[in-house]
Amino acid sequence: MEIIGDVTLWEFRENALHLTTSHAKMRIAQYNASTFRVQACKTSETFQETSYACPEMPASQEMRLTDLGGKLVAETSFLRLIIQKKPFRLRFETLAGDVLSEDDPGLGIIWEDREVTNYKTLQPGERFFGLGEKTGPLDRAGKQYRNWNTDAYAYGQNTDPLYVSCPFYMGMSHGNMYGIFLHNHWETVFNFGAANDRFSFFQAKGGQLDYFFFGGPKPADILRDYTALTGRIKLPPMWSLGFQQCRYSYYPDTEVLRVAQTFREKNIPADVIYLDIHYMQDYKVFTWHDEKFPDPESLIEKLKALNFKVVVILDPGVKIEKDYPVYEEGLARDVFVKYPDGKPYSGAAWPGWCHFPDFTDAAVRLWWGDHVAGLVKQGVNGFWNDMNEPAVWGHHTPNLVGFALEGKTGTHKEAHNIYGMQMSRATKEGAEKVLDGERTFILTRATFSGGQRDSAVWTGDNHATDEHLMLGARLVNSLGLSGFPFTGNDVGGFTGDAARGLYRRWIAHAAFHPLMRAHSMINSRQAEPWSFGEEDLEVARNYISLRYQLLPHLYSLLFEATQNGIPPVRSLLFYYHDEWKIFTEAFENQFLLGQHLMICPVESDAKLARVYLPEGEWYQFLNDATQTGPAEHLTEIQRDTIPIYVKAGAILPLQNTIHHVDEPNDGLLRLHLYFGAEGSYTLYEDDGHTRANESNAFAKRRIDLKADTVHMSGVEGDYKSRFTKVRFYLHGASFSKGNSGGQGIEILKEDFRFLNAISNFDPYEDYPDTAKVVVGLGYLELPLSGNPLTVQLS
Ligand code: MIG
Repeated sequence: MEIIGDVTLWEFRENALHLTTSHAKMRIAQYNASTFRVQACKTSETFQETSYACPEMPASQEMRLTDLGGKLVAETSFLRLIIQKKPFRLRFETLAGDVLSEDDPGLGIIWEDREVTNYKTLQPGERFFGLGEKTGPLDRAGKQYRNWNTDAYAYGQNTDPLYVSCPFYMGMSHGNMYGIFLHNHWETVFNFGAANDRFSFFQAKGGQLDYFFFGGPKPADILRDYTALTGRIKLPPMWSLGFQQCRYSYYPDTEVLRVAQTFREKNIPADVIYLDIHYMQDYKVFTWHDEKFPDPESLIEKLKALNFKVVVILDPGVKIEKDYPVYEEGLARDVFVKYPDGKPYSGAAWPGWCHFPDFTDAAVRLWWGDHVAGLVKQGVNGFWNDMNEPAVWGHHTPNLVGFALEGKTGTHKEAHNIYGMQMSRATKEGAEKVLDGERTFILTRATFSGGQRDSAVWTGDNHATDEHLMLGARLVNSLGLSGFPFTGNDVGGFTGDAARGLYRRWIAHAAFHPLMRAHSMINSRQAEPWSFGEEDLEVARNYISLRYQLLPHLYSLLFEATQNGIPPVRSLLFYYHDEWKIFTEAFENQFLLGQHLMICPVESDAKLARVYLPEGEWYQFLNDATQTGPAEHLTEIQRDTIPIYVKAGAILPLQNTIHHVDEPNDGLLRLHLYFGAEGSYTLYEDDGHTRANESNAFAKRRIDLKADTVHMSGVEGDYKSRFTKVRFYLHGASFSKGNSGGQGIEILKEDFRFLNAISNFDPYEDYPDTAKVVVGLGYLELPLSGNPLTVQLS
């Protein structure tokens, strides 16, 4: 064991502070006023520069450095880093002198063989968040987690690790937030004061101690800085935000068509249908089953005529079978990972014995991408990457298997956690090559920090239980806090049979998740929206319709994620980190879709729910009743509703229900304004399917809500908005209350399909008051051009 030791020399050169101890060297660099990078390695090593997580590392900057003898102080306009020399210890603090994070005085950085650990003093009451796809509570204090991408079939409430590794967390010390990204994709361990009362630590089983420190002060700032390094999502195709129906598996082709047709017949909006592993011949990747899917092009054509997009699954394992072209070609081109003696590694998965492409090799990614391109040419719209931990029947690839690692070479130990991410990268790049500027959609099970650039993530094989409904909400919240904006759970639960009440509840929640995909396991009960009876069908249709009404909002939020890394789904932590109740078990699942729309997850049999309303004024979404927070609030829930609140100051853009994203909306922008606080919003539109938005083909406008005015800026960008009229819905505005007719302000009654459907739907009439929901709501309709618009209300 080696403790890092005393600093004997230091100098500032090449925009970084270089320090040495008797056996280690350190490099500390500043990237902006709130980001530092700390690297430490043995004297004989060279510092790692870039990585898979950060392919384009920005340049570091000058540092304002003061030598105080025993310590060096680096200060930005906002953050102070104190570097103690003997022994080497770091302390990050606010300019006011509050500790954000500091090395444990006795331990600091320690090497044990190839393992390196940084111990940080546990601050009183310190809280920890994020770390990606991790089970457990919102506040992770007292827990330990491991990052090692794992096929966690039917995982439980506390299973760790799951499929995704993201060694990035946020902490809160003395009321201030900070972030730490351990820039290392080996197996890593994070301890947040588990089984000790002295330190938190982060540890890598190999590679270097290399971390970024983000000074905050808010989660949004930390995410902006983190995604400035690891990258941001590009806008996905609008169709991928529609409802997605999956099943393990729909086959043969006639069955796939029947499912798609049923959506249209039953008037349920939907955009995507999936083909799981049975579309392939003997599960061989890049093949079609010759009896079940004899003519894929014509199937895809027919689905296209129904306005369905097709997403197919791709598993990494290539079946070892003589004369199977993908296998033969793979061997000839040397694309498979090998043992040190040069023999390709064979592992078993669906197709039987397989070889595995080395996605850490650019040439192999190209080879894979060419096959993906072949599917695109057949009409496939998107790709679903599964089993890419990589999973070998629940086990792991032997550690000695070799990988290219972009020419650096290394073993499975080093490549494991980024394998899935590189598979989705190869898949995306291959598809994009032949898409001619059209967008594609990649969904992956395994990935790593930075994987948000390439794909959406679903949280794997969950269960059809209430526990998983709640856990799923936390996973999506945590992924959002960790830089993954496009995520969701298998709606209804993958394994087991969803009870009717559960399916109904789940679909209500998922309507507010960025990825809304229903999926279920082979041999489980069918789980399409119509599989649970009329009542559930009605609820499903309502929530899916509401989802389509909300698409302008969701899309604007995804645009925001492309700009600053902030996810559409936001844990309450984003805005209310100083309200301790948000960390309690009763309220930790709540989330915001954007800044103001709050969803409070509830279990399927709940008739009453206790929700937490943070500071401010909140409207109940369904009846506009207001409550002032901070407060706990007990609310009745009906069989078909979940508690949803909108905060004063909200501006929510909605459209009419469309049944798939190629159906034009009616041109009327429904802008719901929630009075009582000031607010602003950026409404973003583009064609939703090409990259023309990257060269100015978008329509962006800022909307500001004041006490009695609403102002829409002129349109920025060249895209012609699909909205030609705007209707302002005035929530809580005294000037509209009770005013029916006259001056263009009317009581809303017929318009909000969602509310109406709900109000006349439940035969049990548990709460017969539902129809009251619209009293006091008025609206005002005006034509909408690209010019600025100000409406003064009185
Ligand atoms: O061994 O492709 O998580 O969504 O339906 C199971 C079959 C492999 C696991 C995925 C699941 C998918 C299933 N796959």
